[in-house]
Amino acid sequence: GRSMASEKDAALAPVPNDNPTIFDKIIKKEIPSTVVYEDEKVLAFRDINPQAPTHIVIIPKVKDGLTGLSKAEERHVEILGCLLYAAKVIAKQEGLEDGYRIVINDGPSGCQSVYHIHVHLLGGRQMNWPPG
Ligand code: D5M
Repeated sequence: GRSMASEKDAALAPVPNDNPTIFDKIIKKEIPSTVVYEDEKVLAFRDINPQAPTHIVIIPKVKDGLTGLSKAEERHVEILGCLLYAAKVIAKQEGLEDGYRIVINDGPSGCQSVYHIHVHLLGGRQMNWPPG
């Protein structure tokens, strides 16, 4: 479990780097997760600290240096598309027909805590704007 006081504390603690993350352990099934979608390139599982009734994290199985969106290169365009398309498929699977929120946190100011790019899919309640 997470020992930090908040997501923000977690996001501000690490120096961003390309080391293996907890998501590699989830991919290798070394730690449990509730997988809701999987294909050749993408894995999606329920967030351990859900911020909405539906909160799913969608990740590439191969990080390829893509610690966060700000590190994207042209070679990553295909996987970026796959992550977003998977979000749409999962939203439908989860029954979010009235809408949902997609979030990519980037870097300390974006409140990113895990340096393996991921898309958050949030739904099942009314979202607000501006976000926190
Ligand atoms: O989002 C990282 C997200 O990853 C955060 O919402 C918690 C989630 N997380 C962290 N560890 C786990 C495990 N073990 N299972 C499921 N979900 C997890 P960020 O955008 O980097 O703040």
